[in-house]
Amino acid sequence: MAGQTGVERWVDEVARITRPDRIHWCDGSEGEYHKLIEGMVGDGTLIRLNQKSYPGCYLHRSNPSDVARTEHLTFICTSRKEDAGPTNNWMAPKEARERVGKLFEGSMKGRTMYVIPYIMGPAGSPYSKLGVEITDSPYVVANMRLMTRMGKVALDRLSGSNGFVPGLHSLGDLSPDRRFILHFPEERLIWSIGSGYGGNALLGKKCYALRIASWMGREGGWLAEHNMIIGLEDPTGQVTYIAGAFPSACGKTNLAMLVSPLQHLGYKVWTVGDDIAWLHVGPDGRLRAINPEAGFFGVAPGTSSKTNPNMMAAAGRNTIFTNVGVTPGGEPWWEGKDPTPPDGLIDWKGNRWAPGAEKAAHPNSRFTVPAGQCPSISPHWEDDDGVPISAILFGGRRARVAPLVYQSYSWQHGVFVGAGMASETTAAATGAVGVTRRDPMAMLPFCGYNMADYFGHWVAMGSRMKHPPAIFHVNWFRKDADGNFLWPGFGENVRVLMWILDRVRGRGKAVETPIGFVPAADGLEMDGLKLPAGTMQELLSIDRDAWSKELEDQGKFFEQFGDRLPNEMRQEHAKLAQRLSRVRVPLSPAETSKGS
Ligand code: O2Y
Ligand code: MN
Repeated sequence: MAGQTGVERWVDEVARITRPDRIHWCDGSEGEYHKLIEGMVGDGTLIRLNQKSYPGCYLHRSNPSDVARTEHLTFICTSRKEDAGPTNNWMAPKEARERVGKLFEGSMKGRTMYVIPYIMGPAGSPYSKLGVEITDSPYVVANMRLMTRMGKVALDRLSGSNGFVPGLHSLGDLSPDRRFILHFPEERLIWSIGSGYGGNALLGKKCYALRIASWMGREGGWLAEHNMIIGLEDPTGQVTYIAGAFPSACGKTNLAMLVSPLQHLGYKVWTVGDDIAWLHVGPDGRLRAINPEAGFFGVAPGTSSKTNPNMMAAAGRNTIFTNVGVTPGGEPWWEGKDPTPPDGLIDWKGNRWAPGAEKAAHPNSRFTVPAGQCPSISPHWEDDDGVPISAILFGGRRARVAPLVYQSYSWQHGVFVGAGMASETTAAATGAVGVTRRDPMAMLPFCGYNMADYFGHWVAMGSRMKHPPAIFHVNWFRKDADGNFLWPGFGENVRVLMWILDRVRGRGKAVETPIGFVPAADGLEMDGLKLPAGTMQELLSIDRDAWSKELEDQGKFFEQFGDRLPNEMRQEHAKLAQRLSRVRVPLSPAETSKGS
């Protein structure tokens, strides 16, 4: 129709195929949100929680076959298979359109089709981007309102531009046999059908802000990363910003909301984001980060006032809980919230919970919380120009091989450290415990293109910056020979952040090792923390045999990329091998005299 905008044309086209009973354009207002919530309470999609102790909070129970992202049903649909790379599932765009297009035919019959215009990033930021999600799930609309800037604010910005990423989502029949999460990065298009859950359905999050945006970032000279962003305040009040990539179940959100036990020394952590960062080179030649999201989609089990008091405070109001248990008093409950399950608990499927039976909350149960409610939220979390990043952390769950922290020798070496990242699985993630999964930059499930090219893009980013951030690897999960964690973690991780801050400022006691700079035995601030004798040495030690095996595993992982693997990664791999071949075993900083 003449005079129609690009969005209107697309909405009409989608409506012709999916045949909804009604179309609702979301304005993002309070009134609209409350109407949606009331509708969902009315039809049982949401359960109202205790409004005295949890004002504005609701519980949603998803279909038990639809409780997590489904990586095996997630595809990158590029014209050439090699552009998706060996670590992604690939489907040819034509096949994807035919196979999955059919599933959308009439999929919204009897339902309302919601059109959600949204912004990823602060409304006024030059680094923010627009999206429009079409969905037939009011639960998705309510979550998108918490996770993005949606409605009028986005529509206003959209009217001046045709540049938006369309994302089509339908619950379909929720059958895993007809579930597909498709990304067409060349067209900047997302299709998702058959799931109403989290990363599969809230298309602004993993689908757009990571898979499609990583492709856009390579073309546009920026990075879309699976990163938390924090500011570390020092005793003078100066705040240094740090980004950090960690695979799921490695405490990324807890680190983003860390409560420092060293506030009496003047150190405090501010939260900018807990999951995704968009990183651009600013006019000052520094890497600047925005958090493209407006909320947290946090995992409930294990979250408590001990492990993450900031999240507990944030999730006490205006929150949508998904797949947690509920107490007879109408309060949400999950394993790890407090030590004793209350009597009369109802589990995540709506059944009476009995001790020894299944968990009360699903291991991937979640809360969706507005970020602004977090007590540690940084006053700069919505700055249009983002925050300047001085350090990048890569981290995984490694029982043996990685020391508590080490610093790379250069940007290129740091990219290799990120590319060689791996983490050991926990029961919550896969059911298999302690299996090492290689997960470069924590982006394995989220990189929208060939990871070899992604490593190349990271290397190239180094030369675009006048002041590239220093790169570190951290491991909070090292264990002793009896399988006990050596490091207390949580708030105590601020001690590691302080060493990182010192290093960024050209200070901080360190020793040169084959893998990078490791803190000297007395390098970390230990005020108020007593570790058993020898623990710090063990935490910082480097076992050459374990590293030789690591080197071999990394080499095998890199092999799958063939000639596409950047030479810089081969060079760094060879340099690490060489450095390892030169040292005695085992090596711990206490034995090393070379300082830096
Ligand atoms: O299972 C899902 O759909 C959620 S996964 C998720 C949610 C919030 C932040 N990160 C993740 C992740 O898997 O990295
Ligand atoms: Mn994540």
